[in-house]
Amino acid sequence: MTNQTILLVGAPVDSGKARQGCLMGPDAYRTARLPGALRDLGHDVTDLGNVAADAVEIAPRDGLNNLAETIGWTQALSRAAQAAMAQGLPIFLGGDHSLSLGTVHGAAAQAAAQGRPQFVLWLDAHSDFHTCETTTSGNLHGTPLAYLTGRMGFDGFPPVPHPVPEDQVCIIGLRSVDEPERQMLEASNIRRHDMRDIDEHGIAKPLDAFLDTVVGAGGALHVSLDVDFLDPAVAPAVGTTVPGGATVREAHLVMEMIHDAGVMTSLDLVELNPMLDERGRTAQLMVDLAASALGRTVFDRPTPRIL
Ligand code: HAR
Ligand code: MN
Ligand code: MN
Ligand code: MN
Repeated sequence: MTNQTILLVGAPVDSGKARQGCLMGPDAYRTARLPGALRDLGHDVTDLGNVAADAVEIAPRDGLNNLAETIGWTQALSRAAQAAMAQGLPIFLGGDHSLSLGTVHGAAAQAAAQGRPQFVLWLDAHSDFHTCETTTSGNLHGTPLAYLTGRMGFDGFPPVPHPVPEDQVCIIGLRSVDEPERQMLEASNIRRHDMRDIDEHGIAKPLDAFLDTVVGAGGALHVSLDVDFLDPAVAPAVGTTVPGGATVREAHLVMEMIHDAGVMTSLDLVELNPMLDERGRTAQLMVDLAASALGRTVFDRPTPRIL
């Protein structure tokens, strides 16, 4: 797969949790040379700039943070995703993980219009499987997978006419799951591989099995890469660090295998908080991982820059 049309879509969403800073993510990715890295691989790259949230008026609800703003982002990003996917492969530059409420909503609508089944690969320490009713933090970045698989409990959000079937969702990297999420996950058909599983069996086998399913179904694959999928020792720039995450090579292998499968149709880069970074290393690692998903191999990795 060479010469893909790639659209960069800035999603400076910061409403999904209390700690601010993810709104700087899109510019950190640009500064870390994401557009150039993808052009170096031969792709046609257009930066569409940043999306702005719709203005939404809805009464605040007890126990939910920034509800109206997050609904506004969901509406705007769903439209942006559908428009970008009609032109090529969008990469959504986050922004916290609540942006996926919109990006996957739009991707699933576009896949349905093309008659393709939508698959989702969620690379994350967390399952993000709360509803507005089960969340105790009130942070909506902890909810997108529940919304996108069509669960109840999202009053005020756009309806979900194309829920992603549970057995078409795969979560890899889990090591922080709240009790209500655990119960709902266990009652679901979502495929999930926690870090214990990966330690014991490796990351390649479960991923390969999932990718084979996507290929076999002629599916569209949305990949949602949360910074906290990675170990905080190599990716410190995230508010919700959880020790014991993926290594640099595990993460690159995931991206390289995604590229080789040739099925990725959209990608989120989420939860980068540049305020928490160390000399840009997390932004740079995320850019390198995106490049691996788009065809960079271990042999054409550029000489490391001194940060
Ligand atoms: N489960 C916790 C909550 O709902 C933490 C969620 C954290 N989510 C992210 N994205 N950082 O994965 O508050
Ligand atoms: Mn997440
Ligand atoms: Mn997370
Ligand atoms: Mn295979």
